[in-house]
Amino acid sequence: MDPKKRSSDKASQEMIGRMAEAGQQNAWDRFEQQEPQCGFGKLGLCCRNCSMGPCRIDPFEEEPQVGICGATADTIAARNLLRMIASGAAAHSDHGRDVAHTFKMAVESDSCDYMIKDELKLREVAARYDIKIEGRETKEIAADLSDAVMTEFGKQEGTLISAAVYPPPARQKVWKELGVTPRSIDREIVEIMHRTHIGVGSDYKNLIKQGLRACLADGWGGSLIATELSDILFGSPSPIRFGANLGVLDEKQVNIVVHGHEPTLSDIIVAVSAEGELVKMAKDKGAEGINLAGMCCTANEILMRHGIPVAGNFLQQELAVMTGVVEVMLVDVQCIMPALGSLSNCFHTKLITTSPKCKIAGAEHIEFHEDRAVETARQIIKIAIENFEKRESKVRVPKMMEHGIAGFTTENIFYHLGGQFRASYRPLNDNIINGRIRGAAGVVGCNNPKQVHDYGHLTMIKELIKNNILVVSTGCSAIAAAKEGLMRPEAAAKYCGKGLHEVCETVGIPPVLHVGSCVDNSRILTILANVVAEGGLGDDISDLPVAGAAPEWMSEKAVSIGMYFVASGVYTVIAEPLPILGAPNLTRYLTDEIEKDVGGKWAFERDPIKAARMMIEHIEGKRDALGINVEKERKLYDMEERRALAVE
Ligand code: NFS
Ligand code: SF4
Repeated sequence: MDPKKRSSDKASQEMIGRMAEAGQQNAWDRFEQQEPQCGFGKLGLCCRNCSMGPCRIDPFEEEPQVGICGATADTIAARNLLRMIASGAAAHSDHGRDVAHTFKMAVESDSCDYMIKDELKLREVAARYDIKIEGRETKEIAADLSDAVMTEFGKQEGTLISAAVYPPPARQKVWKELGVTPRSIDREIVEIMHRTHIGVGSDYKNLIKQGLRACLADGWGGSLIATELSDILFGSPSPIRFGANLGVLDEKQVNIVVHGHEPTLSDIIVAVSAEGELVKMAKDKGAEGINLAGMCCTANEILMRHGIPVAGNFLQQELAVMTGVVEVMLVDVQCIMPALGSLSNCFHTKLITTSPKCKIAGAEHIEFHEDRAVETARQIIKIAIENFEKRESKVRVPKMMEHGIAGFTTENIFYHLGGQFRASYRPLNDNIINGRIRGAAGVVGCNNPKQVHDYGHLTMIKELIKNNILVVSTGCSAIAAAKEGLMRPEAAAKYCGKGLHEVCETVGIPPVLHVGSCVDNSRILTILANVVAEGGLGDDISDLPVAGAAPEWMSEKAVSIGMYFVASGVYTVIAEPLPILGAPNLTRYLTDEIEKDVGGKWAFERDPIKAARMMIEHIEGKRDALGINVEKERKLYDMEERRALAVE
């Protein structure tokens, strides 16, 4: 077991080594134990949607096989993929719903621990929902917005408001013609479950249509609502410096790691952990203070808004516990490995679950309710402080961390690229048109022990910025980039091609822009909509010289995200293929023919350099199509002509 083969991150390598020495297992070990993984599952050819089955299709049979009900490989793989989308879209959208509930509570009650922090954004968003702004109190506007947004989840008629006001008109036309305009958030997910029940749809293309509609309800609906309301409620991010990697854990302080996805509790923890009384309590126990750090997307939420350091991304959650200095690991929902339960029991670390949706064997459950947020936060911090004394003397924190700048949003990119007094997307569009920036790429998503941890993200991002492609990043990919120093403005000089370097230096931005958590991929959608609206680069997202990638994806949320980018017209490259390769027609459709329907398509490539080159080629192709790649003709003068010029 060579740690370098598992992770390209030095801090992680050190901790992987320590885990091996201590005989502790982690995700990489368990991955090895799972090998060889089931080929039918990988290819998407196993169905257990009814109890006549499970059925599986042998891809090597000459005569194509079918399940007991007659379902073909294409049907089975399409249904399985749809159910992945349903789960991913549900995770994002249910997160959005929870933020919407907190927002409603903040609006309705005067004694609530939450309040509206960004009134300007409230007004902007309310205006999109056609809510009257002028002459009205903040609370009145917010109450109307709360009602409007809540209705979006379960409405029975019409289509999603956000999908009709945020995307470019040309994009909405594409969806309308294909019949995939999302109607309501929950409905599209329910309809996936219906359509994939035995004996409903078997036409793979018609099944995929519902997948497109559900993921659009995620990206332009549930996720977008989560982002917009979080900005209103917790404050819109602005550029902020932060530290990243396991080295942010401090041996001398009480360490609390917040892990999962939702900002609701963690945002309050940030404020409460600074309370004088609690800090004094920590000092009385011999600690120097209380140190808060994040993990996965909860980290991204609070680092974007408060600059709270991030201890690591998905594959580092077990490594953080292994340091022995985590007093409490506080988790909410999503991407929390069940393995943390038994692992934390080997240490003094208390694993605390807080959501009724997520209880874990081996964890203590302290249920979080928005109406007692501050009280719960204090209770949890006190548990951490008490636990400090129980820490073993032998601790192992790798001394590695990097700094970076996060906090970019659709709204504030205006200011950075346009200058304080010229807030517009014009300079970005102009720099793309004049070729200084060739285009933009969204590099997002998870870690996966099938790839060397972080290597895919970093190799791809470096190749893109070297070729003058501006990168925006979210989720665990953004954390990988930060740990490598790619979110420092100085990274531009070190890694970028000349054009991108010039732009970054002039504007003072890093070449990789952290735009938040995975629900904040909706920010990438709205950035693209703004670039289209600014003009000069076509009239639809599918015209833009842009591409998307998830080089180490693993979660079902990533499938929904990838699919809504494809459905929005973006070429999207992922490393591990979707589990559809056993279904030849479906594979051909999603990686090729679907482009005619929606303007975007999927590609699978494990080598991050090759994948980056595919994205660059696509971007250059779009530039050609826009006619912005014409090299200025250079005329070579002969002696005669030069003399003639000199005379003039
Ligand atoms: Ni996105 Fe963020 Fe990370 Fe993947 Fe999980 S934390 S929601 S799913 S693993 S990027
Ligand atoms: Fe088999 Fe069809 Fe039942 Fe799936 S739905 S398990 S393919 S019989």
